[in-house]
Amino acid sequence: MPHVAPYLAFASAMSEKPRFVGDAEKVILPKSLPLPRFLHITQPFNPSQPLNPHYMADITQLKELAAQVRRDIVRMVFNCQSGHPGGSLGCTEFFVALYGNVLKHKPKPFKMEGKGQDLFFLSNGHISPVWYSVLARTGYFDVKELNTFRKINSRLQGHPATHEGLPGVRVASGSLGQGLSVAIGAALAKRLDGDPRWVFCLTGDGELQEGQCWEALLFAAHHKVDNLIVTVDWNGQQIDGPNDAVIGLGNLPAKWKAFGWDVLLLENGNDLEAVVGTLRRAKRRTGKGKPVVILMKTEMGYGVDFMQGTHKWHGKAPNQEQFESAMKQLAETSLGDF
Ligand SMILES: Cc1ncc(C[n+]2csc(CCOP(=O)(O)OP(=O)(O)O)c2C)c(N)n1
Ligand SMILES: [Mg+2]
Repeated sequence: MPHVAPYLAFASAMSEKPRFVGDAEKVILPKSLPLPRFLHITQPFNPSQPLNPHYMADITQLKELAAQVRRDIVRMVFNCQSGHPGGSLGCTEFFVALYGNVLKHKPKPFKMEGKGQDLFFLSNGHISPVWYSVLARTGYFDVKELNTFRKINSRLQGHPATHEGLPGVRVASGSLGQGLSVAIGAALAKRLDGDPRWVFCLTGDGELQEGQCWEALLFAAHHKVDNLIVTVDWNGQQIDGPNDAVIGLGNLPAKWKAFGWDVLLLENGNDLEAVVGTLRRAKRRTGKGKPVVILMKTEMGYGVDFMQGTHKWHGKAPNQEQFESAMKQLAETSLGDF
């Protein structure tokens, strides 16, 4: 009765304690990866210029970009006294690695269909500050526009939307649970078009409490959507508290595996080199009949001591004193503030 096997695996995954078991264990990555060879290539990085699709910034430049993005996030949220700094700071390395090194993309002119390019969909749309900062600093629009974040008539709405026509945004997100389905659709469209590029998607861990996510997981595995790389921001936190206090996710690697996905575990999603290495490793694992997921452990609020490791800065703006304290911790960079 082979059809019963997935259910048995799922049932056993649900009953297991949250530890890493089964095949997921085999793909656990070392805490720090050796520096990939391509990262030693040193090229000038000019964030105001559109990236050459084959361009790869070196790790020093990516680190500087990450430092500037953190400053941008805190300043954007402080400026309008609203927004989501916690998840944004925690996912900074992911966005910098993706847009600065992994994606083949063409910021200008931005083409909605992105034929011949890699596509990215942000499912946990509330962490828009990090995405907007990275989009601006990799050439999608002027960094000065970050000043308009969450202002009336701005293209930089609190949750990304296509209505305002912001380059880089291909679908509205923020109503949690939908982005995975959109990314799967885009990946299938690429397959139908004979386009060999990849589709990437980021989702929150709390977001996985949405039932639609699990329907999407089943669908992607069933249809062998193997040009898709999903990353989960596994920060263990959500709007009201730790995941475990709201609805525990249990053994996440075993669950994804039971749903038919190839599972990679990234132990430190705030280690830039590890994020780059894992995304590249994930690309090498595509095309084998399974969708790929990176379960990426991050620390919410990473980089600002009083925001770090707690849900309390999920969606809260710093006051003047907190802003100054954060800015002292986030050193200025040669890229300059917006
Ligand atoms: C469908 C839906 N329900 C509820 C919300 C409200 N909401 C916004 S963020 C959030 C928590 C999401 O947790 P997680 O995905 O872990 O994001 P993190 O707090 O780690 O940034 C919730 C419940 C929403 N945006 N969409
Ligand atoms: Mg979370």
